[in-house]
Amino acid sequence: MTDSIQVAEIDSFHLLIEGLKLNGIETIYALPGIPITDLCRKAQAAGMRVISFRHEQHAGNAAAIAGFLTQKPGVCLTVSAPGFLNGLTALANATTNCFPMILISGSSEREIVDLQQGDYEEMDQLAIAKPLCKAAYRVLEAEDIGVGIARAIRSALSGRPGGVYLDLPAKLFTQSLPIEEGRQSLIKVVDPAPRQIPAPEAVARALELLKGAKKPLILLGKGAAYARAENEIRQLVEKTGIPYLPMSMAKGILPDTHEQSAAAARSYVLPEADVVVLIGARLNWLLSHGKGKTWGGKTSKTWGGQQYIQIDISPIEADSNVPIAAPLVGDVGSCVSALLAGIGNNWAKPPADWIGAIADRRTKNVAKMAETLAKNPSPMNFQSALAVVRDVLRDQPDTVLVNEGANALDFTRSIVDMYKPRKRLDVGTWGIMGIGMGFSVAAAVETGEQVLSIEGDSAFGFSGMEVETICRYNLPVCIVVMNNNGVYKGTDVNPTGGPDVAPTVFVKNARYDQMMVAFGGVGVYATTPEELRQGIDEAFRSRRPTLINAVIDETAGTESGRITSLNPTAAKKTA
Ligand code: FYN
Ligand code: ADP
Ligand code: MG
Repeated sequence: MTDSIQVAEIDSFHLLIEGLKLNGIETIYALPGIPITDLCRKAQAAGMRVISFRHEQHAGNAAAIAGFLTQKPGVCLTVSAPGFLNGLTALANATTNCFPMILISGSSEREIVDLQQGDYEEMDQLAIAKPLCKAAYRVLEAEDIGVGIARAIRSALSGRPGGVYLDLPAKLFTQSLPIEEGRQSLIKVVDPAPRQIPAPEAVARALELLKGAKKPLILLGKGAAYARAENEIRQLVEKTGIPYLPMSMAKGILPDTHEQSAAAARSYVLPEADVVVLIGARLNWLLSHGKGKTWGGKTSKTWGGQQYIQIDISPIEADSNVPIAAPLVGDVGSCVSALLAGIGNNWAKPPADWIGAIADRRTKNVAKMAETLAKNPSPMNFQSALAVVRDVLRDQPDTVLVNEGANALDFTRSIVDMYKPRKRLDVGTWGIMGIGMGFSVAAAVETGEQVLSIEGDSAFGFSGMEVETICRYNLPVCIVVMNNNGVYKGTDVNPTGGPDVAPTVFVKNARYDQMMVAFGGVGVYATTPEELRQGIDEAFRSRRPTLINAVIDETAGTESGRITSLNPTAAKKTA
């Protein structure tokens, strides 16, 4: 370029920013550093919201749950090698959970990486990401940025959603294009998640099977929540009169207080049902692979032998564990609508003895639960603390509940009713710890709603430093740390009598509330349900970042919560 013929140029930073914005992506979850610091700055200068974290894993978790909440891929931006690896856990978790996200990482120069000449943060990131995500792409030329973004968006959103990796070597950021040419190279993706209509014969097969059922059950998974098909699902449930069971993150698709919910009769309905309609739920470990024993250790009745109708957008999900008699491949909304059309208005409701037996079980379990929740032990236990949380959600059902831990997770899931879809965000398919603060940040940023995070004291530790992030962006997040002094519980001892505490035990009576105070937020120390309720009410009123250290009886937890059966030695101890 000479002084006399000035051609306006657009650099790679701005091509990337404009390419994302063109596709409706307005927020980036990031951790700045070489070579993407300027990308963060320029994105903010261009009007994007750049939420910057203290560790990439939490930025990645934020992007992943943003994807689940919005049906747009959440974007996480990291530096090369170590930063990329820190983000990778979140990318893999997103893929496992079918959350759409794009991890964009800067990387070192190809020539040096490929000859292993020892570049700054040298790593073949593309090769490492590939097996852990749905798709991985690298962009080497500025003119390909538009295509790279388009391919990443389509890969993340279409079919079964998942994580996508986009590799951007540092050299890319030194390039630019004439402004018109650059802008024309960008792509606005048309219909990135096309509806998938099920085949009429597949619908007929499913209806035929359902018609003959004596003990039908609908099982809702987080794929149904993601699909935003709550209206169709409610019609299906209410028109057919079939009882339904929500998986953890499907709670609230219909209110948990709905009379057809069989959640409180879970271990009864699963083995007893004869035809199960799976809607966006996989028959993985969380459902005993469709054949295992029921959970909770109380009954060991094996199930299996059920016939399944499985609604799923992935054509290869059916038969992954047990035979599926009637697979229905398509998006949840289209599939449920097709069933509804075939059902008409004269569908025979399920036999009264099935409905009655479920109601009996439910009544018994609800009464038992009410009895436990009414107790007011000192110190608090999980139940007495969570009775408070249950009331809060009932009073303010728009609250987004983030939940992780072992006991803190399992008790919350069964005690705290959800009333609206996509309000419960938790450890998902992997049972991963560390999603807490990343999910909380994104839930607040994406929804604008009050967030309430119920955290085990161990679980909180994985992402606890992000309370600074929560304070920095002044987000309406109220964290309750269920502090029982350890992993599962705080009472283990070192059998040798040596000076080290047991591996599951933390500092006794730690003051997690003071972590929040350190960054200008509100800390609350709660030893009673009343203090807990006051702390939450004040947090919701002020919408200030708040951390409530809820002192829980250190003997209260069980090993591995309700999945003790997966922990070989603990299972043996209780057998
Ligand atoms: C449920 N229940 C209720 C209610 N809701 N009773 C009364 N009232 C209400 N509202 C009963 C339900 O019938 C069960 O009793 C029990 O409470 C537990 O319900 P839940 O939690 O739905 O069922 P369960 O058996 O625990 O579910 C299995 C599971 C679940 C695998 C899907 O445990 C799960 O999602 N686990 C994830 C664990 C995890 O990822 N942990 C992180 C790693 S922790 P019964 O019917 O009597 O059985 C590392 O250690
Ligand atoms: P849960 O843990 O709640 O049972 P899973 O994550 O195991 O849920 O299953 C979700 C399922 O939903 C996946 O098999 C996925 O392919 C499917 N899915 C995701 N989005 C859609 C959609 N829009 N339509 C249909 N199925 C979907
Ligand atoms: Mg604990």
